[in-house]
Amino acid sequence: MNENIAKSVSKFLSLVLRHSPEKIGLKLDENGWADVEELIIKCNKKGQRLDAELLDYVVENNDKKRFAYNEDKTKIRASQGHSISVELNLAETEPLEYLYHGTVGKFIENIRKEGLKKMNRQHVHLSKDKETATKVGSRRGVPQILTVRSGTMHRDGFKFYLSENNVWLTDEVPSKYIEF
Ligand code: HQG
Repeated sequence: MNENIAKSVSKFLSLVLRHSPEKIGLKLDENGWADVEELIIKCNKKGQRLDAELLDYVVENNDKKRFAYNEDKTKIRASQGHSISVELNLAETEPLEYLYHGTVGKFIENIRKEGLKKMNRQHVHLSKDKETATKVGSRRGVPQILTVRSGTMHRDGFKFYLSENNVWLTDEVPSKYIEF
């Protein structure tokens, strides 16, 4: 499989399954699922070549396992990262004592003031280790890694969720729980 093709499919799927399904006339259900056959037909109509084999390859081999099928493989959804409102029905999970967030310098002052916010997404995304957080921060420039006292937050009543692809999600992180 050509990795460049797989990557461009992953980007296209992120766009339609997390942010803008209407761009290809697709409807997601309230839990974020798209019908696989409909997705394939509508991607091709919009010039994104896709068939069942290529979709299988992307779901299986995607570096972050961004997409998942339902049990009978008739539906597919993004496991996290949505900007549109979807109910993923993730189970609340006790977090590790510390989680990490990769960001960049220009946001730090604001994060000090108001904590980590969801911004355009449905959750604040946190990583289990500094290495992963460094990759996340590097998307925007020189990464700055923040340490989140997630264990303390949890004991204080904040809820945490673990996405199917192992990204930690929460609604907000007030500044007092962040080590800068
Ligand atoms: C920042 C990727 C100012 C935050 C990644 C981040 C992740 C604030 C940006 C997933 C702020 C939002 C999510 C505040 C947060 N003031 N800036 N109060 N609170 N920010 O993309 O965590 O490859 O929505 O630090 O790997 O960067 O797409 O969040 O820089 O898992 O699968 O506002 O997206 O996954 O950016 O990334 P994002 P993120 P994929």
